[in-house]
Amino acid sequence: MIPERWAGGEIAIVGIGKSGHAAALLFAHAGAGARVYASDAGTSDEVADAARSLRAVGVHVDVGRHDLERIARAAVVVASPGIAPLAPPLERARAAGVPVVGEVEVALHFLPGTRYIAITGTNGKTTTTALTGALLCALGYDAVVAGNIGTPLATVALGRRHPRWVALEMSSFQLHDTPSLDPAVGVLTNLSPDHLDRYENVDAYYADKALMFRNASAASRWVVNYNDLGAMKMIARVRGEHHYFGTFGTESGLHNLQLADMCYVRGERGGAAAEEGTDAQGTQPGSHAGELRWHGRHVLYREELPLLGDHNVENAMAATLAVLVAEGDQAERPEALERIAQALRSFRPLRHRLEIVGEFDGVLWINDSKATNVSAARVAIQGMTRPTIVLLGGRHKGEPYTALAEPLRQHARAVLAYGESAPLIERDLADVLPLERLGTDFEAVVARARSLARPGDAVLLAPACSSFDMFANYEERGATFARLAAAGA
Ligand code: UMA
Repeated sequence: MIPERWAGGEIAIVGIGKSGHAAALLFAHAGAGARVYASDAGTSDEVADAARSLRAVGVHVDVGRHDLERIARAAVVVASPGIAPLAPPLERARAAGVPVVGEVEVALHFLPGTRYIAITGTNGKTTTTALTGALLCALGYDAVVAGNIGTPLATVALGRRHPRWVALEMSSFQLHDTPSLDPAVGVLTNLSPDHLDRYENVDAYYADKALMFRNASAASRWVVNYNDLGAMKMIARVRGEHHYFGTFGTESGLHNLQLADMCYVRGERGGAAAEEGTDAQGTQPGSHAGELRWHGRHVLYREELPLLGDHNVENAMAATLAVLVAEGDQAERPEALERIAQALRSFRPLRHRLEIVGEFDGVLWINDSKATNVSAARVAIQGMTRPTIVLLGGRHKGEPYTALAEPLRQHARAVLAYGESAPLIERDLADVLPLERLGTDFEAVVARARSLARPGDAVLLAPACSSFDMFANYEERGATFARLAAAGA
């Protein structure tokens, strides 16, 4: 049923991409005479297809335009997350006093019996969401993943059977328009500047992230990165149980380890600790590069987690902690940690996220097309263990590239700067290491990378930019990189 507060008139869906399309279908199927008007400024084939399927269920659709007057008369407007709050249809709605909500807000209303773990943060949200979904299933929960990861929550709500649990990825855009969000567990992976092409400043972006905590109560459970100062500051005064995960070196005292519920103790294989016998935290000598522990109990050795980069260890800890605190007694079950460890061992990287495309002529090709901001590119570069040719470029999002200087100095052999942002990348990094500025021919960029790479090197696509100057989206950019890499083999 359509809630009272949205029942007094037409429902206006703005944008019929994935989320708007699913929200429109949800209302159309809710019955009770819901009148639904959907509009999209685009005219692509995808928009035309979506319009056709919505018309078939009685939705009135405008393609290539938004009828602002009609939107201003609506009972509620459902905004797609990619549409900026100041875009004309949303401004017009607000000026007319029409409430504006997002698709997740709508879907939550239709999923009253479903509990969810909400996951946000600047980087790592999608991997953490996928891991959380996998771990929930490994523990026997009836669970799916949804949200920014790709499947709209409204699509889950449209299903005939609703899952008991959802691992729900929430972008800052989605948080902005989801006033009812009240997760069983909320995860904040980390915070760093992003989306400065949409937000006025970084504080405005963080303010949207903080909306995950808007309905915090004593019953809330939060999982936060102990090593991330900004995230720790954001959570400091939030009501509810706080659970922390963190990364510590073997030199960290026991006291530090105890502050986090879940920790990754980095070890040095065959290092000083090994020679001395056992280190201060009890890491077994000599054999393992690092260990994940939950309240001091062994969960997994680092090398058993088949994901590149230590940031992915943080994602694994965040997911583990989230599922362990989701229901009171879970952590008490003796087999829970072993089941989690098993699921982590068998987890495979998601596409376009430090995905190994292949090794050709001794060169490892790595697709991290999802590294669409500077901090994501930075962790990718930091994770490289071979001399690396780094492909940086695309549409600039407002952040300087200088934060890449140090990791590039340590891990990279050369940078290829391409696309619209190439001049800015060159300005910020040309003094740091050999950098070539290329154009917008991606095939030429990949060919140049191939000619520079020597056996034993890696070629890493971690663009630090969005893809929209040269591709439809980051998926197309990553797929093109993978195809060109393999084609030259
Ligand atoms: N449009 C208008 N009027 C405008 C502007 C756009 O009608 O003024 C239309 C476009 O023509 C298009 C539609 O709006 O047809 C696009 O809507 P959208 O950009 O919100 O995209 P969706 O297809 O609904 O996908 C959204 C998320 N997209 C964004 O947040 C930009 C998807 O996240 C998400 O997977 C999906 O909902 C399901 O929840 C993608 C993303 O890039 C992966 N997210 C950002 C990120 O991860 O950095 C936040």
